[in-house]
Amino acid sequence: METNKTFTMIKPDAVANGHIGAILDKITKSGFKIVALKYTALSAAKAGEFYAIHKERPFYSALVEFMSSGPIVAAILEKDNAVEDFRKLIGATDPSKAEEGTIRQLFAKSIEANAVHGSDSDENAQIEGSFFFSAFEKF
Ligand code: YYY
Ligand code: MG
Repeated sequence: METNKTFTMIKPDAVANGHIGAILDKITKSGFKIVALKYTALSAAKAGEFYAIHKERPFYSALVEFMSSGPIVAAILEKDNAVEDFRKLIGATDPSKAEEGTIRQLFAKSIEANAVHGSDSDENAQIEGSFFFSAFEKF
């Protein structure tokens, strides 16, 4: 299992609010190399599949609706200790609890519309990256 890759999405709120450039700049300045990148959108079915692990949670249907509400940016990132370091860079799920200078503290408005996704394990980074990218789209 690779330990130097993680997967991220810039979520519909951050795309709609014009933060794609600032967020990618912060990611690369924090030492992550972009190895795959795509501007796309999730259908409700695809968003439901991506977040299937949360399907019994009360916020699931709202999350699926939000994640399919507009375009997103998907990326695979490379860095030593990528998963853990990227979770630190994005901050807590609830932006009101996210540390100063984290991406969610800077760019997110609510726990649902929280600007970015970051994988929570090496295994999920692999699964989520493959959800969006083929081998021919990773460099
Ligand atoms: O990994 P992370 O995104 O920080 O949080 P998760 O617990 O995996 O939840 C996924 C996603 O669901 C979160 O980014 C926003 C949304 N969500 C929500 O709307 N309300 C909650 N109470 C918890 C999570
Ligand atoms: Mg998560």
